[in-house]
This record gives sequence, structure tokens and C-alpha cells, in this order.
Amino acid sequence: MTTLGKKGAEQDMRHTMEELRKHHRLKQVYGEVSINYELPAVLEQMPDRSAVLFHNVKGYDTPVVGNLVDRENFAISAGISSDLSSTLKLITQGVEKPVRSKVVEDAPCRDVVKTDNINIMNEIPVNTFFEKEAGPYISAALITANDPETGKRNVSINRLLILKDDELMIGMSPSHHLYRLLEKAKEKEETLEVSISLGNHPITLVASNAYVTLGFDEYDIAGGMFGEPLELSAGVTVDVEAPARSEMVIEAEFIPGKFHEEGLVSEFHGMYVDYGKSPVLKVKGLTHRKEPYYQTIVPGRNHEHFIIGALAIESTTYLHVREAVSRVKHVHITEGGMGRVHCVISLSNPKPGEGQKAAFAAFAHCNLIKQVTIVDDDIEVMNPVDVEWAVAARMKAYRDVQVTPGVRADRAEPNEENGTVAKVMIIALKDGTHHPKAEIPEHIVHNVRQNWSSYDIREE
Ligand SMILES: Cc1cc2nc3c(=O)[nH]c(=O)nc-3n(C[C@H](O)[C@H](O)[C@H](O)COP(=O)(O)O)c2cc1C
Ligand SMILES: [Mn+2]
Repeated sequence: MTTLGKKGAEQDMRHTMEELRKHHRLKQVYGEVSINYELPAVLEQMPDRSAVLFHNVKGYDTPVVGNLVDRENFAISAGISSDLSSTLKLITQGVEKPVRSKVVEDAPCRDVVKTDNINIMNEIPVNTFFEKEAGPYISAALITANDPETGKRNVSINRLLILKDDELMIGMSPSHHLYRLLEKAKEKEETLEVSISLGNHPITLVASNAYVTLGFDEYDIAGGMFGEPLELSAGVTVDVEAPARSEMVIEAEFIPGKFHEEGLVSEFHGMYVDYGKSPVLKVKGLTHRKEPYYQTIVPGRNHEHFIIGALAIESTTYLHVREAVSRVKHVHITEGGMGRVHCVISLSNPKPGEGQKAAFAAFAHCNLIKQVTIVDDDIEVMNPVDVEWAVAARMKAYRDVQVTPGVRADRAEPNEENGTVAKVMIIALKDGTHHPKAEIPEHIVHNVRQNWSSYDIREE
């Protein structure tokens, strides 16, 4: 064990909040709000995508942070510029050059430790979000568990429905690793312990959503992005670590054979779904920093839910597409496509058929992706108007739209039928038959950009 690193403080959510404040990207709400519907409604109505700090949460002393992650906020928190090249570079670096995390002593998340008579709703201002949902959900939790066979760590974000003082239902897709770990534990007739970490740096949140193979420790991806090991703390009542600088950690274990019928829950697509029964966790411990913040994410059709997934998925998709087509420039998972299902890929001087190959690679990598649009590298993939221009200018529909029905789908896919969905690729590439693009000479445009202030531009 080592002691806390100096630079480690940069792994704090608090550090990000301070950075955002300096960049005028943190709104502070001093009026009273209720945890039930009202706080989420304020977050949803916030006119820009600043992070929001609620100081006055009815019935609680703990301040609540929301809207922490969007593309701009992520870039500020990571100290990079917010263009797609920079975020792709940072996140792919995390996946390609992971850095092993380290367990430290004196972890701030263990400043206060409780192991008896824990009542989650008394301690934490957990929000109730949507009209038809069953109750309050913890929505920004990093769930850490160790593989009962290999001992390797796994991290994901999962929703937690508060059932009783110390019982939580956990929602998890059967295709995700955590579900597989639970199955393995069942086979060995063991229970599975978890740490539930609340209040994390955007880098750690995004790393947890990377599409990597079972056994790839997502905290090492965070380390690769931080450029230093993510600091972890040992558990108090469970043998599972949690980020040392989280604001709070709930320690829990699965209750063998216990399931709860969830009812309706809002998925990332913004519609209610009924996934039936899900496993139940028993809380064993609760630890937190001194004067902790609670982090919430409005789940469902909300930019923060979209973007945490989209940043992670577009980066691993980029790596996979690059294996198939080296001329890939950018991969973007769009917000209109729920931050999950629509993908735009730009290629530099592709050879015939490389557009299709890139689309197949994206479909193969991530089940969620069902529409891929392929454009040339003169198109800004993050600009929906530019992408639509490419489709309007360069796509010949009889030739360039290919539909493949009956492909295995993610269970959250809104048009899923029998576990399958149709995938569509739209090839919007130049083919030599198009009219040449009309452009102002490049060096002039460059000079104009450089000398912008010299034009003495005024409002009147
Ligand atoms: C805000 C947010 C909430 C999420 N909630 C859930 C959830 O309730 N259940 C689930 O299976 N995945 C959920 N996810 C997606 C997983 O965290 C993600 O797919 C992760 O990469 C799965 O990792 P794993 O395969 O290592 O378990 C959520 C993602 C975000 C960003
Ligand atoms: Mn995993």
C-alpha cells in the first residue's frame, strides 16, 4: 500500500466542480428543491449544459450535483480541448495504454464509516425521477465487483432502486459483465460483493462505460486517461475496492435467490420498459468523505446519460473500425441517436468498399449501433447539418443504402423484435461522378480565421 498521491486530488469530483466553476460551467442553486421530481426537473430545464450544484435540498444537509458530464464539461475536467479528435485521442489512450490502479491508505471516501442500522434514504438524497417508476433510484453509481473465477475487477454504472432501509434492487443487462459475474458466483454457490461508489470524476465515469472484454479492468482505463494510477481504497465490510476519492461508498452483497419485480423504468431512449425481475443487494456498510456531495444523473432521454455512453462507445468503435479500415478519421455516436444507436464515421480517401467494411466493423463491435453513416473526411461528423449535406449531395439511395434485417440486438433497442433488429448503412461518399465542391481558396480562409480581430466587427 502507498499513501495518497499529490496529483491524486485531480481525480476528485470536487476538483472537476472547481474547474467547471472557474470556466463558468457550474450553476449554483440556492433555492429549496425536493428530491422527488423537482430536482430532476430543474436539471432538465437548465437552459445550458452547465453542471449544477444544489445547496438546499429539502430534508437533507448533503448538496447534490447534477449535469456533471457533457462534452464541454468532460474536456474541461480532463484538461483537453473539446473537439472530437482530442476526446477520441484521450479515451482511446486509456484503452490502449491502461495504467494499473493502486490501493492507497487514508482514502478520503473512508473519512466517515457506518456499519450499523444503515438507512440509505435517511443518509442520501436519492431522487425519484419519472412518474411511472417504482421509487427513488441511485443513478450515478459505479458498481465494482471481482470475478469469482479470475479475481479480475469489473466496473459499470447500474441503476439502484431503493426498496427498504438497506435493500437495493440492481438493474443489469444479461449481456453485461456484472451479470456474468453474478452467474459465476451462483455456480460456485458464493455470494457476490460489490462496492457502490458515488461522486466520481467524469474520466472515471466514462471509463466505466468502455466496451471492452470481460477481465479488462475499467479502472485501468481511467488510469490510462489520467496518466497516473487511479487511487482505490480497500472496502471496510466487503473485499472489493472503490475509487479512494469518491464522495460516498455503499458496500453491499447480492442476497442469494432474492429478486424484485421492478415495474416500469425509463431506458436511455426515453421510454418506459418493463424488464421484469432484478436481483436485490443487502447494504453492509456506508462510508463517505467529510461533508460529502451526492451525484445524480437524470436517466433516460437526457444528454448526460447519452454522453457518458457515447464518449466511451465512439472511442472503442474507433479502435475496432481502424483495425478494419486504417483510413478512418473520426467516429461519432450522435445524440439524436440516443448516444447509442446512430454512428457517423468519416474516412480519408477510402478505396471502393471500405465504407461498407467500416460499417460492418462498427456493427460487429457494438450491438447497440444500428445505423452507420459513412462520410468523407471533409465532413464534420459532429455537425448534423454537415452530415445531412453529405447524404443529400453524395448518396445514391438505390446503391448506397443497405439494410440487413434480423441482426442480434441489444435488449434496450427500441425497435427490437425477437431479440433482433434491422441494421442500416448509409454510404455518403464521393464517387468521382459528383460535381466539384465550390470553395473559397483555403489559404484565404485560413488567413481570415487568423486575422479575425482585425476586421473590427461591432454590434452596430
Ligand atoms: C447513467 C447510466 C446508467 C446506466 N444504467 C445501467 C443499468 O441500469 N443497467 C445496465 O445494465 N447498464 C447500465 N448502464 C450501461 C453500463 O454501465 C455500460 O454498458 C457498461 O459498459 C457495462 O459494463 P460491463 O459490461 O463491464 O458490466 C448505464 C450507463 C449510464 C451512463
Ligand atoms: Mn466490464
